[in-house]
Amino acid sequence: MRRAVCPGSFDPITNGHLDIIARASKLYDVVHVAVMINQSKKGLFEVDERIELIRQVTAEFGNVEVEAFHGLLVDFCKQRDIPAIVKGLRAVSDFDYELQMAQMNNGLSGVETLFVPTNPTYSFLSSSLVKEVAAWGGDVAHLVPAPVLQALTERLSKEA
Ligand code: COD
Repeated sequence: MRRAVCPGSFDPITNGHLDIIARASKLYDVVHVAVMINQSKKGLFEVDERIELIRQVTAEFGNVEVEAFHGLLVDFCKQRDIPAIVKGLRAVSDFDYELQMAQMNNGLSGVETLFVPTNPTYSFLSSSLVKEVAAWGGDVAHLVPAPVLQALTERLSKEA
């Protein structure tokens, strides 16, 4: 069984994340989506809400498992016998930090990182920008899956 992990904060999942997960799901038997728990940074969505949204929008792929994790990603991989991390690369600006993490993770445990070039349609896209644009009333309908748009609209109207 060939396994890989797509890790991230996913606060919330965007079409850019979804494109990488979809492409990974064609290359591997099982793709684990690992949602990082960051106790020092409160997100717009609770980790359980992010997981639920990711489950909804990846259900059609049929081979994606979604879980929270805290601690080192390499420990998540070791516990589940996952040899590969799949990451999207948006631009050269992503590369420096991603390369450092890939080398550190490989040095710690031998796990490999595979980089998938972003779909150019999403190369500018991040969860933070989506939240910022949506918070100011901008249209993000083309940037996130429909259930995420609905959750964002509800959350932001409660916070307003
Ligand atoms: N197009 C393509 N890919 C994208 C896009 C896009 N528009 N947006 C995001 N991505 C991909 C990238 O690969 C990105 O790495 C991933 O999605 C997740 O993005 P975010 O923003 O949701 O998540 P981050 O960057 O906050 O997540 C960072 C990790 C959780 C992956 C990282 O901090 C980590 O592995 N932490 C665990 C602790 C650990 O092991 N630390 C040591 C590292 S060496």
